[in-house]
Amino acid sequence: MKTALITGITGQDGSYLAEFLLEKGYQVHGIKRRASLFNTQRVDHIYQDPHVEHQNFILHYGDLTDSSNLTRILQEVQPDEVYNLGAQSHVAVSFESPEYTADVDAMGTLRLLEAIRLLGLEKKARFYQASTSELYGLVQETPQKETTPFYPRSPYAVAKLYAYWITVNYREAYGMYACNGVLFNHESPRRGETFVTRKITRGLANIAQGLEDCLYIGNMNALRDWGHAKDYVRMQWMMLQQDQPEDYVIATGVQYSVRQFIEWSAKELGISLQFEGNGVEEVAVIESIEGDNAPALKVGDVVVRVDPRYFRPAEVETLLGDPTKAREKLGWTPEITTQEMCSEMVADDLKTAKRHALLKLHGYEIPVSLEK
Ligand code: NDP
Ligand code: GDR
Repeated sequence: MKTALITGITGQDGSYLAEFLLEKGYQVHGIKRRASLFNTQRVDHIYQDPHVEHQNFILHYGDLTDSSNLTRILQEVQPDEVYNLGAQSHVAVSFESPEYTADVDAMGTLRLLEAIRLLGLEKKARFYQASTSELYGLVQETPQKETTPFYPRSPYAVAKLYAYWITVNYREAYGMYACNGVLFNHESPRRGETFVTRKITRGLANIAQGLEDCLYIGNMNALRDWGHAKDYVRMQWMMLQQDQPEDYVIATGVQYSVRQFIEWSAKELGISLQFEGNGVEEVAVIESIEGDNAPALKVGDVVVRVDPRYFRPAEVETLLGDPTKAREKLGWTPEITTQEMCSEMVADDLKTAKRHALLKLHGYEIPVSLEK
């Protein structure tokens, strides 16, 4: 039985990867942070009672800012594969907490690599680093591939640039099997609520059910190459099963605007939108409604408004990946299209919104934050 250690197991990718590895027969260990409330919602369905013998899903308290803790966990687990998915992963938040972001995303990667080396695990443990299309930032070439020069545009991307190169360096210096997956945006119903796709699908579903009034959004012109997280974690595993460690771009090769994603999401709810304005004072007005998913709305309602508070100090306007290397060398292609993913996300958020609307109707409190 192979053993894997995942940092960031409580996150979107960590939860899908854990499921994937368990299905492959791995023993999966994950690092979770201590929090004042439960933070394991995304992995609760695969949680195993620690009082039962022969567990193959085991969580350890830890943090990427704590070297001794990482060293102890690595020593205990003796993993065959380490997936470093843990990060302060929000680009906008990284402008507000740049030092913390560097500590976790850059130094955290170094701490993990160095712990592997100091424990003498560098020939045993294969290492995956969650690198990002944000490295391309102000793009130097379109589409972006493995050889495209980097130009990071946020404290998050600069921290991830360090993590990218320290991974390459440990591979070259110590012969470690270490690689970077340069992943373009990937989403799912488990996406954090403040990333744009989930903010849109959840926000519009809530509005349709009368739980919120309006979706406030930033740069609607931003273009992204959005895939499904399930497809992307498969590739993370594939990258560690090769003869030689290499870095790969993972993307769909198609890009859409934030505005387009809003339009699709609304359509899934039976709503046609008319966009009015110029991207800075833009609004979306309901043109027509079909079906019964939006009982709270009528034609002419404004359901989306641009709010400049969501503009970033330096924006990444466009990202489009070229996954040719992954396709040709590893036979990887994404199975879920962006539009199918959008449909899945809206359906999931609508189900929750309907449940909450029912609770509200009967005078019960809604058990979720409506933070925007
Ligand atoms: P999430 O934000 O959903 O998950 C991040 C995970 O990291 C969570 O489990 C979080 O814990 C954990 N974490 C945060 N800070 C620390 C810390 N100090 N110590 C240990 N763990 C910590 O991200 P995704 O699952 O979407 O992404 C996974 C990785 O891939 C990240 O590194 C991200 O930067 C990178 N990436 C993501 C892409 C995407 O489109 N999703 C694209 C390219 C790269 P908690 O649950 O307690 O907050
Ligand atoms: P990104 O994802 O910054 O690409 O990073 P996000 O969904 O936050 O933004 C995508 C684009 O949408 C624009 N946008 C908004 N974004 C948010 N969050 N909220 C809004 O209201 C809004 N309005 C418009 C943004 O300006 C941006 O252009 C994600 C993260 O998962 C990173 O960890 C990962 O490395 C990259 O994807 C690849």
